[in-house]
Amino acid sequence: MANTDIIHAFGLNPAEYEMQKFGSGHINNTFLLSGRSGEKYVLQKINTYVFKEPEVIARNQRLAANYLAKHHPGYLFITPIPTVNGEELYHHEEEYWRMIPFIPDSTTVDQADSPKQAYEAAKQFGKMARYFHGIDLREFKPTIPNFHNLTLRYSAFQEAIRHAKEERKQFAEGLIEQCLRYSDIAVTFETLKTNPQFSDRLMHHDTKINNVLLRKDTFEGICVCDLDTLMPGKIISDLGDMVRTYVCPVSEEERDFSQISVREEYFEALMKGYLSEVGSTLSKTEQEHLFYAGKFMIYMQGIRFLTDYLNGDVYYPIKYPEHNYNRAKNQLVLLERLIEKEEKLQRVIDACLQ
Ligand code: GN1
Ligand code: MG
Repeated sequence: MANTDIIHAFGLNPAEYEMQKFGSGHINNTFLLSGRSGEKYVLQKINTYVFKEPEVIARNQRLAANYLAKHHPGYLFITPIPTVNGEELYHHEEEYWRMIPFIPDSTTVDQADSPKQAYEAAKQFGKMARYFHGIDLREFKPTIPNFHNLTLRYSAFQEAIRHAKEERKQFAEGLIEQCLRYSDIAVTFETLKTNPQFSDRLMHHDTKINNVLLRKDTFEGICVCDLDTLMPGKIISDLGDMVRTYVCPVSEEERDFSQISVREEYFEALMKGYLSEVGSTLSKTEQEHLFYAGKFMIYMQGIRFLTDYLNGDVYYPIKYPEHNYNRAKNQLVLLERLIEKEEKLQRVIDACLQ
């Protein structure tokens, strides 16, 4: 579809805007529209292989926005700019596009560069979780069914082992075994899933630091963005993905695994930021699984990457043949580094809960 048609659909004159690729996500295609007089918008093409029902995304966001407007007016919650026909999504020739405002003087970082950034970002996710605490979840639907269902991710991994090409299976043998040795993480999830003390909340499910807008000058948190996976889920998803992505000095892309470590001061900063907001709403069972959150998300991401490697790279775009294998290995190293520090990090959590 011509870009001009899309821009038109949202009521803008394409001649007045420049469109550039924007952001670093794996899933959607994101563009920045910059106008001559300085106004900016973010335009996204939704990946319908991943999001089979884009309308569910729009609906969840609408329900959430309505709730916030009523209970927490003033909270900055980014909602899509409708098309000239009043739709949240522009649906045309099998493609779905949406436009969101670009928040002036905001920036994002791909990697946490200081504990303060980790604190600020975690506080934003914590604030949103606190504001949504108590919302009626019955009308919300999953935008990706079973997205963080570790039980199913684990079966998909086992299935992938069974069907993988022999060559890939052999190459990954050691890593597969290592993943299987950590299966207790999946077993714990199994027991938590149905525990009434571990109920669903409205969660973001992608709490990477670049999904928080920060003030360009001070790096203070403004609000969260990328709300595609806003749906019912567990606290361990949001907290765990922050641990996964903020504590390590390098990202999941790093192939020099000796650089992978757990920075305790970042762990502490993110726990403080998150728990200062959401801590008072946690059940006893949730409190007892705050360290588990990091293990849960790192392990799940590791097996998702490895599953994709075994399946022939059908989900995550790759730049070289062993890319997903290396991403998985990176996550397993991170998991080890985290578990080595469990006692110490648990004390940090206990102090935050005081
Ligand atoms: C995907 O597109 P991006 O980078 O925001 C994935 C997350 C993974 C992440 C790993 C819908 O997110 O679950 O944690 O890659 N999103 C989806 O980098 O699968
Ligand atoms: Mg994203």
